[in-house]
Amino acid sequence: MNGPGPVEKKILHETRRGTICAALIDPEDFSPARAAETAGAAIKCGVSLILVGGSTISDQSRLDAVVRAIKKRVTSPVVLFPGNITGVSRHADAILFSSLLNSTNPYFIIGAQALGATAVYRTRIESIPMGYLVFGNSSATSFIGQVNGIPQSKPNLAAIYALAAKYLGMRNLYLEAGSGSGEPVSPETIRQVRKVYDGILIVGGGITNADQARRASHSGANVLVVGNLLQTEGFDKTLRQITKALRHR
Ligand code: 1GP
Repeated sequence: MNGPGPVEKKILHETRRGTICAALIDPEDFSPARAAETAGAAIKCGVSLILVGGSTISDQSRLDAVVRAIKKRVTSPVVLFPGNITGVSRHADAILFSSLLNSTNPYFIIGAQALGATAVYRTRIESIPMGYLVFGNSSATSFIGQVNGIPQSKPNLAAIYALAAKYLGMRNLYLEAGSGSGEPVSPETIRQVRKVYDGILIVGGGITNADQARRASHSGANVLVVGNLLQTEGFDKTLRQITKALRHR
């Protein structure tokens, strides 16, 4: 069994000093040139790593082109965040090899992982084990992943899944409110999960301002993911405020 590879070690190292921010680029929404330009701008705003992925990726040549264009522009790690077996690119530095823990369909818990594992093995990219928990039932992620969404009003349900993820040896856990969500994962949920889970806690979905980022960071998130914000005019000003608001130790 592999321990953390270089990218995961870098994330561990950086999160020891405080919460870090990751920028998520969906190849369905960005041309390779715009993806590279956006990733470059995000890094200048203090973002630590670039995630590439989405729930509905079907064009792997487009994914490859986007990852390659970003790699040419930035030196920070480029990490795949796949929604299915189509989310693998040999040009990336690592992949969040995740299981959608609260899916109702075993395909998203272990089926896609088995089908995609050989591709990851052949690419030799670093695999970062991760549990993925989705809140609510109205996002594309919850629809595609056939999720039994955790109600935002029941943080204790998130905590028991987090504990299970820890006991299963998942070193990373992503709390997902869904891209563009009007209701990001609440500080109370993050706090309750943090109490029982000592791995890297990633939080995303609907984070668009510094106040939300500060609350999530102070509640115990290690990595905050912003996606939709990157598609808004003049996003760099807000992104800079977000990275400045993050807790440092
Ligand atoms: C989605 O958590 C990520 O998978 C980011 O969400 O697009 O709402 O920032 P946003």
